[in-house]
Amino acid sequence: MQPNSTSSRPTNWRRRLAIGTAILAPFAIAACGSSSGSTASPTSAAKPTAKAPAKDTVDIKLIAYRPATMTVTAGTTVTWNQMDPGVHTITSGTVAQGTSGVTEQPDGMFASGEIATGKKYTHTFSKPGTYKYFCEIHPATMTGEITVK
Ligand SMILES: [Cu+2]
Repeated sequence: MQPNSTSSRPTNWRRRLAIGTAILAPFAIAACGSSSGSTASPTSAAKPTAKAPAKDTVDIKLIAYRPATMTVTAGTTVTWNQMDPGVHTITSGTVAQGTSGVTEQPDGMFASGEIATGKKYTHTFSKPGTYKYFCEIHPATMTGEITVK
């Protein structure tokens, strides 16, 4: 049974190779076409800054603000990206945790309301200070802080 299986192998292999080249060829041509078009873009100067993580964006992921603490300069508009299923809020203020449970203490400076999956919330911090915030749905675990300098 060995001779039979080995004798049929070369034809199969050759056929597969021919199909592979036929499929790859159009992609190679398409890749060349698109790259020649993008060489004219003037984004090369902006590349070093794009490499660093954005310092004005907070991701809401796995029931947490990431990063939970951030420092920005006055006048910065901070964007929160809600990436979790369900809803979260960005509500300024603090949360008191005592023996009786969790007490939300919003200070009224900003409140996003419920933010659905894939939605954003932005707030511009014009004055220096420390701005604490929390999620009204998960106040016991979701808190964050923006320091404005
Ligand atoms: Cu939440």
